[in-house]
Amino acid sequence: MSDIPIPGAPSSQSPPVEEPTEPVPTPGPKPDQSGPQMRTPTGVRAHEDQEVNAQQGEWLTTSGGVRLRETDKSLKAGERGPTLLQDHHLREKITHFDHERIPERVVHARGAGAHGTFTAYGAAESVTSAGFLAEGRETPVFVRFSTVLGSRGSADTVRDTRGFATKFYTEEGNFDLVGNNMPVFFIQDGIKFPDVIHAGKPHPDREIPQAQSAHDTFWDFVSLHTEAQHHALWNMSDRGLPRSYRMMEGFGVHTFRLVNAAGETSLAKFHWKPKLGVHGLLWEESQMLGGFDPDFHRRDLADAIETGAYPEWELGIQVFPDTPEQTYAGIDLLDPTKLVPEEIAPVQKVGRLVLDRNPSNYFAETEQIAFHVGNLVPGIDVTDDALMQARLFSYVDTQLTRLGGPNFNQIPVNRPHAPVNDMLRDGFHQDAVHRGVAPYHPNSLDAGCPFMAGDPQGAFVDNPVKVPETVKQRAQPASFDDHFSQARLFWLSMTPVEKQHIIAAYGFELAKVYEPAIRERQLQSLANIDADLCEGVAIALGLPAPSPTVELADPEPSPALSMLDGSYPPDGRVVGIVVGPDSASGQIDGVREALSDSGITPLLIAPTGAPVGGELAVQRTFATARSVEYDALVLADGAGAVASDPQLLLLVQEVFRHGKALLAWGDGAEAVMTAGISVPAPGVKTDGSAGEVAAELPDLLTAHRSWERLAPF
Ligand code: HDD
Repeated sequence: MSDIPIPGAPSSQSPPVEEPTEPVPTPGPKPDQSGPQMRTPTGVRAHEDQEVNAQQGEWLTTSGGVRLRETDKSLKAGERGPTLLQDHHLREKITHFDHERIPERVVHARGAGAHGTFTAYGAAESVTSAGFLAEGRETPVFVRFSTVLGSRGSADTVRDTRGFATKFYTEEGNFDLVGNNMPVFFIQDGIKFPDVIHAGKPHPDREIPQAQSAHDTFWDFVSLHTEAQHHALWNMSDRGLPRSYRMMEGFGVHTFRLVNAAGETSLAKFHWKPKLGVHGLLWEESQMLGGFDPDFHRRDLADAIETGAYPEWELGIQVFPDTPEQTYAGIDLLDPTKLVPEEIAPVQKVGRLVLDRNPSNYFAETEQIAFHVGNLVPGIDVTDDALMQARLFSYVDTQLTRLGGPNFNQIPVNRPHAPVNDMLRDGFHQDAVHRGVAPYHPNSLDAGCPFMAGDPQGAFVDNPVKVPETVKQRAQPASFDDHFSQARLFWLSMTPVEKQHIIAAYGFELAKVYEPAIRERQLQSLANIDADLCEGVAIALGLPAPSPTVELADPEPSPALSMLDGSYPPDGRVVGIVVGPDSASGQIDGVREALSDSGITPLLIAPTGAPVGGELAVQRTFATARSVEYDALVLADGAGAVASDPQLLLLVQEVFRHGKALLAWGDGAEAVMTAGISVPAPGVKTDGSAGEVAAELPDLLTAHRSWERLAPF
């Protein structure tokens, strides 16, 4: 028992604390009970701290801090060896290297992350007491985006769902919103998660294909397990091929329970709305990028932040009354294969997220961040959604293997910014030097510390939700058996070009399936979604289109589900400017500056790396430039001199084929003509001046592509 007097703390003679503890003035932590957060600052400050901790002084040392004079030659018996076992530096260096890798995430292994800040508007205060949603409150965050199926080294642009996981380091503890870029999920009950993932991952015998859904086991599962059809349809849409992480919506998927200061509850779904709109790649672009730049999304995110084009989203909520049925407009809110159209339950904006800092170290931050659906704060609670319930178990469990033990919340990127005073002790990689002798409750030996918090101290409330009198059973409500009506809603909400892309996507995926019975079974499901969809895919596969086995009602389309619903700012778009050996640097600099002023990133493309006009640095040569990197292409006066270069012609043709804006001034137009493109064409302009090109390009980018020009892929 310590003799140090602790202001405000009960004395050692205090009776043991009763359960539940009465609210008491919050005592400060005992000076000798400093938790890990007091030894090493967390979150935003963690990275400065790591630099101090990990790299001190100017000399190379062993991990024990002993300075070294040589690290390139091992200690040998003479110049020609053999190497001596006593070489402790060699052994330490190799041993550590041998153990550098940790298991990748069992799903969502491939990802990219960034730091930022969330600022609340206060609009949610009437429905939740969560402090980070109070007006004007600024909360540091870390966001990790990911693909689902691929391994850590797989390509970014594969057809897949994307993860959108946000850790809010709130003053009340960490809140994790672990969502996706699609509002629905493949399964209604988490017990089936291993089944859907085993089906989507590479075949166990050959371990191929990598990061693909276009294979037999995936479509075998999806066609047999028709509740997956709605999510699979989203994957086949352009939502499965985001142009950029910055241009994705995010969804919490599940229905959450919100609790306000008066203890009143409501049900809610979370949405992230990107400032730049929701945009996709074309399938051909995605495939090309898999080869030319497998890191496309990771690079795009880091580059945008580095250049100051900070990605932004607004957080929104759809709020529903917390009725015993937990349905809204006939939609079961506990069924994660269903969404609630925004037209009948508007998304109300409650705050703004800006990502403005790249991680300093990928492994330390993006790899080691550990999200958990159970990281909740007062005012936000879970519901009985059986998918969510299983997740509450899985996320902590998986870190035990992945991060090597139970102390993963002490890793700097996971540390809360709120004070931590838990009674968890020891275990692998214990970083804290806990003091005191009584890590149990109740105790008198540590003066009763730490104490139970009550409402005034912001303790988490397990909301007293009424549990209906019932019996234990492995069952689910009958409404969960409707697997097609919302898939049909999604299909009917698409524009013609989006429908065309969906048909082409199924055509590709199912043509990669070897087993005829699987293709036929999947066609049957498509017939149950829509006759035109089924027929289009059947034609692509050369199979007869079956008739539906369920009756199809026609729901009111939801325009908000389309990606082509609106125009968006051109910020952060990447434009290639092709120059020739004699292009005038002054004009080019002017165009570059004007585009930069609109938030666009211009990249100079030249035949070689020689500076333009001897002064402007070239970012891409013809050998390293490929159309898929750019949202639009500009051909400067002077590019005419290289108009017949085959690499340039390929660049121009691909940009045209993919519906991207194509502008030229002066003799730059020659490259357009040599590429066989007849003007006028939508989104192509070859007769303006440099100033007109710079002025018109931002407007063309707001539509993302010239859709009229697009050939089906
Ligand atoms: Fe999950 C990771 C999103 C269902 C089990 N999940 C993971 C990540 C995201 C999601 C974004 C990556 C987090 C990161 O960047 O570290 N998962 C979802 C969504 C779901 C969902 C939106 C349904 C609505 N997940 C789900 C179920 C289970 C899991 C039903 C298991 C019962 N998920 C995991 C996991 C992972 C994971 C195995 C792998 C790595 C990790 O957790 O930390 O525990």
